[in-house]
Amino acid sequence: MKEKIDAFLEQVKVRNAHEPEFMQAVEEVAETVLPYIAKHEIYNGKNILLRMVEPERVISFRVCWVDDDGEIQVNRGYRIQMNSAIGPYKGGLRFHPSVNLSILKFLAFEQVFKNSLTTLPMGGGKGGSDFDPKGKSDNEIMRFCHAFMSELSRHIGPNTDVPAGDIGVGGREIGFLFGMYKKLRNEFTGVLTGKGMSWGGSKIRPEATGYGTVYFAQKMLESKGDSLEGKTVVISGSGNVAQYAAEKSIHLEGKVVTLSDSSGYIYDEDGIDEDKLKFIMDLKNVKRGRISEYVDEYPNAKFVKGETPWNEKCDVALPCATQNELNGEDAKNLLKNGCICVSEGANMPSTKEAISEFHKAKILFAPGKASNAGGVATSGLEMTQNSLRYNWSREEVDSKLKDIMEDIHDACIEYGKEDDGYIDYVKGANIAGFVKVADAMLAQGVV
Ligand code: NDP
Ligand code: 2IT
Repeated sequence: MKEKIDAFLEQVKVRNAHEPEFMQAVEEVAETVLPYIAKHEIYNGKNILLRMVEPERVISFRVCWVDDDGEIQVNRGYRIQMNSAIGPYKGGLRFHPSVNLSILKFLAFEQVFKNSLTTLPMGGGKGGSDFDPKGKSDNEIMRFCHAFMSELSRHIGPNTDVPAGDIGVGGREIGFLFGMYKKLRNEFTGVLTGKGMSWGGSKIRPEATGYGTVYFAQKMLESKGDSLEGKTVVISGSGNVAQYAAEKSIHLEGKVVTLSDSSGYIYDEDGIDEDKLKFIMDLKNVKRGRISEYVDEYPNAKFVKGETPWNEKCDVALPCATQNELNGEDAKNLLKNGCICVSEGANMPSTKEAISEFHKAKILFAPGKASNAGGVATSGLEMTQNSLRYNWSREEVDSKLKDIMEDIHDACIEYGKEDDGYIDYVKGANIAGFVKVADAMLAQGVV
């Protein structure tokens, strides 16, 4: 089998040699899915995975806009339409200076499996720009979003491709993007998710990724007769996903001791409670400040510059910032300090070496495509509500979100249970996600 996997990866590498993040995501899937394909005749000889690693369409475009000083700026915009076998392309937009084809292709590839796991009819896509929102005025953000949508609008639609937020794209940006789409198409449709509550958004969508990540952690702990109550929780990031992962951890009586951004992390020995979290949400979402400012308000806490929080003692770790933020050494430190559960809120935050450490130690480890699927699942619920021209209550959406996270957990067990009873959630998520998409592709023929 190893030779088959190596040969497959060599073949993919020829076309994607300079895309390390994309290759990393493909490798993880190939290692778990190719052995499954080999054992199941219907998938044999169809080059299914080879078809799945090739995006159906890659769109790259120029985005010109004028900054507050009257200077003309040029950025690059993208949309990767990865797979539409089970529904319209669906996935977020990322605005960050690091954005390139490799990063967006890895995210789009992961999204195909994640969306399949949600049980909802959504294909996979991802997009974004190398635009850096940091330090930009609201007017600059608006002009950029409008310029970006003036091209993207040609390629998307409520039955074609439905973008949403990701790093650097939140409620403010979705508003500007929606406004321009509506003007250009003269249509009020559910073309984006993560919309405001008064113009077609779904309750719980802002909370969904973080909440879902914690619901998944809770499910994993429950499978061991345990729970989050009284557990020390270490979280990275301080954006949308991290904030609501912290909120739900607090609701479930965990003690959250860290949050971070790209400058470093804060450690609060007394625990970040609801009041302190409210301060952080205002600091990050309204004042658009830095996490280091937390210690000005709460001097008992410390700010550790330039470091990630994985050296702090915890029971549960929730990486919620970005890809490859937790490496093999970090994993060893977490294990040494007694961590028993890792639920990824970010996409691919753990490196291959880190995952291998977690598996060797046989702790509970959930890959982002399973544990952070609550965000896109609730986007799917937003699409449903838009089609129905109806809004569900907070309780209704939250209960559907919980059910979906539970179904994903069950699917991981179905396909990921090892002979000794250990659940390999990576294998489980990859195979469960694959089967649904592969069956649809087989039914639709070579297209
Ligand atoms: P936000 O932009 O709201 O927050 C991102 C956070 O991560 C910030 O604290 C940011 O710090 C930090 N961060 C970003 N890039 C880096 C980096 N290179 N190094 C260190 N820290 C970094 O994004 P989200 O919270 O929405 O997204 C976080 C993760 O969750 C991403 O991996 C995203 O793909 C994933 N995700 C998001 C979903 C959603 O619904 N929003 C759904 C599923 C997954 P700083 O401000 O310093 O940049
Ligand atoms: O990575 C992700 O799942 C997201 N950024 C959310 C995508 C969506 O369409 O809600």
